[in-house]
Amino acid sequence: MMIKTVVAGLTLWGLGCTPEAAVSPIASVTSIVEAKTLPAIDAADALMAVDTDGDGLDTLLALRKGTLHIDEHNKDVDLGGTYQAHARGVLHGTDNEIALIATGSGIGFSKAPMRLWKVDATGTSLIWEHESARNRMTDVAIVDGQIWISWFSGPKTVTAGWLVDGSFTSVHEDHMAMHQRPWDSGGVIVGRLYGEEPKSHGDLALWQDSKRRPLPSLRGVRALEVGDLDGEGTPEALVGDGWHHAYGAQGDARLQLLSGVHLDTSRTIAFFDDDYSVEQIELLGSGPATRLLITTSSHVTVLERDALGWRQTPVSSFDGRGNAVGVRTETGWMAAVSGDPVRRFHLDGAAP
Ligand SMILES: [Ca+2]
Ligand SMILES: [Ca+2]
Repeated sequence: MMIKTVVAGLTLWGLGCTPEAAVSPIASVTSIVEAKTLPAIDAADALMAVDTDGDGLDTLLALRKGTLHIDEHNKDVDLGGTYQAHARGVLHGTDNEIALIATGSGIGFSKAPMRLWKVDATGTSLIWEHESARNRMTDVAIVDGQIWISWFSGPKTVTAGWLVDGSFTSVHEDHMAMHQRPWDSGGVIVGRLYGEEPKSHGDLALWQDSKRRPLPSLRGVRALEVGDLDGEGTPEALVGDGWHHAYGAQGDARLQLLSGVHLDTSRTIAFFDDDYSVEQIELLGSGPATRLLITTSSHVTVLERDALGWRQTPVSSFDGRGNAVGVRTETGWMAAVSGDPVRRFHLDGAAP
């Protein structure tokens, strides 16, 4: 479905249409309808979705009190820790998507080590386990078919790097740099929640060849995602960069888009007035039709492009714990929102 959309966009270019025409191959404008059907998963602390069998439809994964429940299978797996991060993607040399789930220390699991779990068509397996000062993983991603993880290597130090065959190689380590992503042959985008001084603001930088290049950032970075939003083959970065140590009163849920080889072009694409932080950024689809599913501190919102820029469509409010996740269904994209109960919203107006 996503591929067809991209192909349609490329066809438009081939026919000599204006760039404006190619920027709007969105088949149907987001139209939120809450699903009323009884789901197999009724409550979750965090949600993930993955298409492990390659049929184009996602299986919903729910984590609750350290136990993973997989929709359709009715089979629970004990992950032995608190949910910390997740990712989905296709590993190099394989055909189908996998999900990665990071667990570690947290409420009810004070002694749990960091663990990285893989969910594929054969089930759930442990691919990395490690202990550190905080036993906390801050980010997981699949980049160019390889696993990239970030975790607290010291009380206030986060290391990020590649995990290959269960062996971790650090690429960059920095103070409170909870969100980092590889960039352009050896570089790393480094988002820090706080600076070194007590209560000082965090920031965003591009590290290349051991040199630090500051990037535009309001304050501390709470969320970071990378993807090709225009379908031209090179990635852009999306950053939630309004974190403040007094977050409830002074944090800003701002979403910034950075583009260019050195990420030196920036624009604010959303400000979520009622919230204090952007917590999670998920790209739904690919290329110019990509929609963004944004989890902020207490709301879930879809962003999509129209002739006037990035349009916001509210999906749901929630209690501020957990996340929302995009799920591909037979009637298009659905957003599932964690909590008790889990709520599901069809983004394309269909309610089967
Ligand atoms: Ca599937
Ligand atoms: Ca691009």
